[in-house]
Amino acid sequence: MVLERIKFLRDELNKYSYNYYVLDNPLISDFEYDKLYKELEELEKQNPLFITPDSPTQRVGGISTGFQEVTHKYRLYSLDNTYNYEELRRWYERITKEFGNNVELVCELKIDGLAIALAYKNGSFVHGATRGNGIVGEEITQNLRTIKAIPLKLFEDADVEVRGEIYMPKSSFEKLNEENLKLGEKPFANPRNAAAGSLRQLDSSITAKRDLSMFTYTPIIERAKKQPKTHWDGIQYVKELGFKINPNIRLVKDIEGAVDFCKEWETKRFELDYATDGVVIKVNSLAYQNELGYTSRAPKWATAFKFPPEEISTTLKDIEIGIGKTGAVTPVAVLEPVNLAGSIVSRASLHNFDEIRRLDVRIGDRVLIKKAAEIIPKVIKVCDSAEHDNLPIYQVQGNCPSCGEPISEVEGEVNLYCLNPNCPAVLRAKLEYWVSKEAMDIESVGPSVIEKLYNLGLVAAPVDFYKLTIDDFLKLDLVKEKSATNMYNAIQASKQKPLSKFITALSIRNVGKETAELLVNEFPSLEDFKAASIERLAEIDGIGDKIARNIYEFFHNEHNLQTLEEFKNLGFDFSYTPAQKTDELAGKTFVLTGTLQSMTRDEASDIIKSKGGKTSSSVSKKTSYVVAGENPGSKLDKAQDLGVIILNEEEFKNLAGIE
Ligand code: 0OW
Repeated sequence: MVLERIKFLRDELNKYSYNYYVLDNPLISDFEYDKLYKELEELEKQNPLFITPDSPTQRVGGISTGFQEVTHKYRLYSLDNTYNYEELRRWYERITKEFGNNVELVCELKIDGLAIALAYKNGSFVHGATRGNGIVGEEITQNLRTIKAIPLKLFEDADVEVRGEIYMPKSSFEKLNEENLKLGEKPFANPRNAAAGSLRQLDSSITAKRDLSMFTYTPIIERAKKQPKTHWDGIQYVKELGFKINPNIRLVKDIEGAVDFCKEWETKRFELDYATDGVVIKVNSLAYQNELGYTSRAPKWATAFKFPPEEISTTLKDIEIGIGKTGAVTPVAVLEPVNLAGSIVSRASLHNFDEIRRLDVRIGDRVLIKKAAEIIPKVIKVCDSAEHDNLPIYQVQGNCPSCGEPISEVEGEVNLYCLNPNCPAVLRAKLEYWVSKEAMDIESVGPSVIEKLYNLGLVAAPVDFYKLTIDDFLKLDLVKEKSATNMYNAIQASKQKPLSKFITALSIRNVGKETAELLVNEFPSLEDFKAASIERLAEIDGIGDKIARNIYEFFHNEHNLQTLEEFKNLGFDFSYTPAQKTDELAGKTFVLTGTLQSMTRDEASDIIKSKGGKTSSSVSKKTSYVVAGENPGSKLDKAQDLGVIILNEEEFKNLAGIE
């Protein structure tokens, strides 16, 4: 009977999928699975009335037009961080003061992905949303349904809400970036960004291909056969219901057990195929959790222990010269490859030649490198060694490695420069910068496409992008009609970008995104830029004499003026759209502390000011928010003492309404 066969196939396939994606325990080969899947698809096509929402064929849906905002039924709290075992023990003391010793704790690896909330009614998945600011998130049910670790139907008829972390396995992240590079797409910086980008796809069939997974870590049991009394039991119960739980979770009897867990995973984590940035430690008793309650943003019954940023030593094999878009010559350390914080590193930043002199780093030295944020690691110091003194002191070569012209000093600049306007390395850097997010943000034209266009002589300077036809793109290997059209359209569409993006993209020395935005506020059109005197430019708050001169010289250089004419003839209208100053943060005072991952403190304060907020350097009762990045200072303690709301970077970005 067809209905029987469909039901049998559906249950079998769901069982195999559950074992493969939730229990990491494949029962049959992909080939056999696909055979059964195709049979079910065929039978469902012939008998559409027999299709049920929990059928594996119903995971991939259509294309959404956008994401609805949704208010969470229960708030998704953030976590306070601790950065060393002393702080961790202090956290525990505050708890044992109230409940006596031997308060049981649950230790969980802190998955570095993105938090989401899932709602189930009568055992069926009904909707899911991103965490957002913890109160309001974006409804992304359709995309979440494509994730096989998320059960569409529980093994029991229950009403539950769960929270968990969506993540992309490191192995899938590396594969995805390889594909992106081949297609000329920009690579993702880390698995978390890749997961976020994959979840925010409007076309759920793209999400389905991104190999996302999920670990559940907060069970909220609304109506079920059991009502657990501890976090541990709650986790075991939702595991029975069909959710994927991180296998490295551990119940310990006191803080020493938690410290041992942290020490063990500080090094073991690199063997895992998913990114973790710490350990989450939770009081196990739900009664104690309710007693302890919450601060303005996080539970008092949980804390995160953050693994220290990684440092490791390796051998400096060579010092290469990188040439930037303004001709700046920057030394790059070429290292003996080494595993740093889970990724293989073979290059590190040496910043400039002053830094080389300050560190007295010599080729052949053993050096200590550290990965502070996601950017490339930096050389911290030379390790003491006997052979250091026998190594030759590093001498910067006098000529540009790309065009052979002499490298020169520029007064007022710490860098050395190749001043040859036709230096191939400088031209290439300008082209790559032109399409970057900070500048004209032309996503579909990536470094490898630029390399091919440049090598075919199709582009030498950014203005040439706008002379390209679709046929030009088809001359590149691997580029098909569709992506050729995408690239062509993206470039043509960029003519409408705001003037500030255009000014940024010109690669004027010391004129990046922030400076360009300052300038266009004063000079709303390109003509104003050309007419501005050095004095007038230097008057602008934040523009010193040096930058004023760079800008003036740029707009009085014959070659540049011709190029600007070409841009105009190619359809750039240079009309300035004022940066929409908003007052979302009006009346709020922020104090920033610690290192932010996705922006500098200056950028953060510019954003706060552009939205009507104010920043201050000290915490007081009047402070509205303290934004705490990595390794925050004493301002964080002051904020906790004064009860000032503390935001982590993600919460700050949500509050400020930025990506
Ligand atoms: N990222 C995680 C994780 C975890 C919640 C419960 C109440 C406050 C935090 O692995 N294992 N457990 C929790 O427990 N939260 C986690 O991540 C959250 C998401 C947003 C802030 C934290 O990173």
